[in-house]
Amino acid sequence: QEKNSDQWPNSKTANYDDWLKSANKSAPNNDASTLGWNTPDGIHLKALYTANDLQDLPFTNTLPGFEPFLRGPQATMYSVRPWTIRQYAGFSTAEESNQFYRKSLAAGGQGISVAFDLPTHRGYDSDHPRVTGDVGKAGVAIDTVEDMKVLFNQIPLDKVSVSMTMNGGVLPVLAGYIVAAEEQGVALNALSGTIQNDILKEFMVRNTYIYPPEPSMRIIGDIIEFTAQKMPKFNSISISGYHMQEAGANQSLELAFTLADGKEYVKTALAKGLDVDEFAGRLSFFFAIGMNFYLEIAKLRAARLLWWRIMSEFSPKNPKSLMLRTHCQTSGWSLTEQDPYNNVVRTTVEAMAAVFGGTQSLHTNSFDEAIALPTEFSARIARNTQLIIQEETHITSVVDPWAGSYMMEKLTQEMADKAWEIIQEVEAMGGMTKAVDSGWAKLKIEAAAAEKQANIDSGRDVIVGVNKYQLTEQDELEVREVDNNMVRESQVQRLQEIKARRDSVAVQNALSAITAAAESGEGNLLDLTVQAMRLRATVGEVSDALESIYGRHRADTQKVTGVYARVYDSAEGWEKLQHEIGQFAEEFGRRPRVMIAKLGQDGHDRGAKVVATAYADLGFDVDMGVLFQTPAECARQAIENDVHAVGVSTLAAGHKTLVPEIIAELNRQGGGDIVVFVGGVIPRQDYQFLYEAGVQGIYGPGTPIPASAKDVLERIRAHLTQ
Ligand code: 3CP
Repeated sequence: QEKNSDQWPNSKTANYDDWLKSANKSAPNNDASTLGWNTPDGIHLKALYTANDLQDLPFTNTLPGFEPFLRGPQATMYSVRPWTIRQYAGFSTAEESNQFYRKSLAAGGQGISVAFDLPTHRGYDSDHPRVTGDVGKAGVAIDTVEDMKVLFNQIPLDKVSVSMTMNGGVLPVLAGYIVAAEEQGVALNALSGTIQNDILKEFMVRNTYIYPPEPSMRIIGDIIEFTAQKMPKFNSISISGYHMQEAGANQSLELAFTLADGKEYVKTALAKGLDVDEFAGRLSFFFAIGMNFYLEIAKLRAARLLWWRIMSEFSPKNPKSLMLRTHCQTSGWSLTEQDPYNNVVRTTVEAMAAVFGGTQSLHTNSFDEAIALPTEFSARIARNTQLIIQEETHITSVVDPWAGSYMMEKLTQEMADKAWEIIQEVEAMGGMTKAVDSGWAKLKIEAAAAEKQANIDSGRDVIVGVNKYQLTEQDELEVREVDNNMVRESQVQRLQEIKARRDSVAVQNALSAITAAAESGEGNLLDLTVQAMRLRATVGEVSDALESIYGRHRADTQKVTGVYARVYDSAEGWEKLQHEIGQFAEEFGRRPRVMIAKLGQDGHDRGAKVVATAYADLGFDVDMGVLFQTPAECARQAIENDVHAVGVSTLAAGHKTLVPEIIAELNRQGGGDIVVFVGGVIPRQDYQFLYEAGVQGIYGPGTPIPASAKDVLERIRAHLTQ
């Protein structure tokens, strides 16, 4: 008998066991229960999720714009207003960066995000002798309000929101922005934007701190107080996990440490006597979005859930105090130097994860960022990636579209639980300041980084074009180069003119008031810095005024051991290389000794730390250079420690100035027999220049560490036997 064609046929129902039986047939070892992926967080991403996975989950039926905010801080999310397209940029002089911002706003950018150069981050004026290789390199050079005014020329600061990535040098930079706005005729309470102002992660991973942790936390408290009272539309902090993931942290570690940092800042502000609702609604966050697509979406949903949980403890009355709002940036670490157009695809996938996760603001990386600063072309593709998602795909029409997915809901809760465990561990130590101070948090991230690198070097984690499907030949890429000497000279000239014009006595008095407030603990440091910057004090002078009381923080150089070897040592060649190092020791009476160094103000030390760990695991004697060394200081340490080789890790584009200088210093100080090699972000166009300067080996991103180690060993040997 024919069935009624208007009705669906009956479906035979299967249960999970039926599925397992069937799946086992095609699974390796006939065991489908292990299919999927064990994440570095220790979560098992299963091959199949079912309705059963939703049982017992407490938050699968909530709404966006309402507690616990898992589904988003706004009721309508992107269906009313998509996230802000906010591209992080800045290089060379204020004039050049200003041009870049204006073009990018005209082409669809929606907010500004300023990258400052390393001297500004570390509180040095452009004429300081420690920063010759760094001025204008990885961001824009700012010395005074005059630079700030140029930076925002013809950009209406009451309309365009400005984010500033600044931590160590936060007081003079934020004050400079405030005064520039004032002189544009914009009232303080009209300013909207965000200052990063997150020092705890600097001590863990990013390293652009200036003062030790305790006074740094006072500065943050003062900024939160000032902005809460006078700049109601301004986000006083951007609590950042981004740099943790960039430094190697897995998602749950990034999430946990970031939220624990957030809690610490809340406690700092409360200790100043502020009411939680006065400031909590203007705390914002910043996460990295890497290639682990599902985990990243789950991470953002879990972040909102956990922040609501943490903030509930402080019993705020305003729901905004419970809402996590965040900026995201696609992962710089996931970009490859090899076959770089693949990076457009990576960035697109990551941007989609950020959007599915419900970010408020997004930076998409340019495909050439693993090599140099973005060109106009690569910056356009990066921006258009977001515009295409916003305006062509209709992804924005639906709020939290992954809600209700068996997998996503389960994963969100698992991510939250994993991170919560770590947060509890931090709490047991007495909070994040203590966890950071003891070095524990940093080592946790470094261990994760070493493990990740070993997984890549041994081929377990695939990176297309790097450890699989490599190109035999690669076309040259056009890169942007900053003429560092030109920038420095023009900055120095402007500094001299300003110093000649200003009322030096008034400036001195304003600086003394800052020093006095630092010493007494009284007064608001941002308020006092605004007064000094109005009078044309410089970034360096304000920093010195504080440093005279606080001192400069020096990081210790502990490193993890054994992690790289544990993951890698099953792979081919490991034992052979260890054996060769043993032979070297027998032959020359000691192990090959290398110093891994960072020069200038480049504090990105993930690569250096991972290399140091792996080399030590292989059997080298490894010394770590002190961060922020000048070439002369580095050469002295290398010679005193009697190393065979110095490896310079460079990520901030200072190599063409700093590497020839270290070679010259080694020669000058009697270490001419020390082999110099270089690793990090170096455009291929610069290789010949460095070889001619005397560099013996260059190991770009993607070089397996054992391969570089073998090469270094051979070069040392050749040197000793020549
Ligand atoms: C938004 N709004 C809405 C809706 N959506 N109102 C009603 N319905 C909606 N659907 C409102 C918001 O409430 C807000 O108003 C306004 O619109 C703007 O939205 P927003 O979500 O607050 O977006 P935005 O202003 O862009 O702010 C985003 C956050 C901010 C909050 C994340 O902190 C930010 O922009 N951060 C960027 C940080 C950054 O760029 N960092 C760069 C790091 P109200 O304000 O009135 O509520 S680069 C580092 C690189 C590595 C390195 O360090 O070297």
